[in-house]
Amino acid sequence: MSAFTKKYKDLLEKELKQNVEKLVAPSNLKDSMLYSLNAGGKRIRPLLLFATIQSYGKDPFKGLLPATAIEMIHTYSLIHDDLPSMDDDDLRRGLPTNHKVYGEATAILAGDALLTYSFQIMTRMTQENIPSDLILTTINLLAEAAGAEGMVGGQVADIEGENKALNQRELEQIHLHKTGKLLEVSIIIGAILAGATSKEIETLKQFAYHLGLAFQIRDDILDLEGDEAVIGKPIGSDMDNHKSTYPKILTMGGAKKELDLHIKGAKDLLRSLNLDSAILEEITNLIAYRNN
Ligand code: GRG
Repeated sequence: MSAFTKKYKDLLEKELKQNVEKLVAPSNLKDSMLYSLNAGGKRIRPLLLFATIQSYGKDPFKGLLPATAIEMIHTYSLIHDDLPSMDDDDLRRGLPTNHKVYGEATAILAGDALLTYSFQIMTRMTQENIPSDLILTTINLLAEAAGAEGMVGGQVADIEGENKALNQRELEQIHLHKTGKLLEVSIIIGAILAGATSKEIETLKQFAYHLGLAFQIRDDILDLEGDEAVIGKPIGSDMDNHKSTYPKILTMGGAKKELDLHIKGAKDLLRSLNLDSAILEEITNLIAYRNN
């Protein structure tokens, strides 16, 4: 991890904690929110936001409030995704899931509280000398990325796609919404706060497209390798669960090639912009070659 990512990860984690601790709310609810916020996420979305601002030579600190809000939305989505009515998972990041520790009702409400608080935190940008029209634009983009036209819509499409043999295009559409939109908006809010031109924003959206798909392909590869390590089947043989994945559609080798293509696409686009993009490249590599 570079000094940059360490510095901004620490800063974000302090901010997440302080913001929840200062809430005047039932302690069980706050504990449940803090449990998932502190459970060791990679903080990829906030890091993308900070790194985009930094690539313009501006102070990444300017992005602390939206970075905090986005990580809260991401955390709520994981809490809800793990619920019995969704993926019904007992473990997340190696720890018991939120509903296993706090019960289902509190876990649902902790997710709701994180989502609501994230928009309250976005409005605090008015205290930071950021023009109000930019603040409204970023709030609008974040709502769009998180809601029915973004992550929530993607989650519904994902559930509807279960037990169906999707083609690659259908699978891409699901992931571009379910995970891609929040990654994209992290980059775009960073770019807006840094004063990017609309042409640069279009290029950064293309960069985010490749990054979002690379993220998901890597996730599918890790899932399959992890399952097979546990159950002792040879790599590539566990293709029988109920979800469509890249290795299932393309084979494991094909999925790895597709991942490389998206990483190359992402890096080529970054280099076409005249930015100081070393940290964005570092995070691109973190996404492409991560082990969790
Ligand atoms: C429940 C509204 C709602 C949405 C859920 C993002 C999402 C939508 C569900 C997450 C489920 C999942 C496992 C998606 C695949 C993508 C993925 C691995 C997300 C986890 O993101 P990371 O790797 O998580 O950034 P960390 O743990 O590092 O924070």
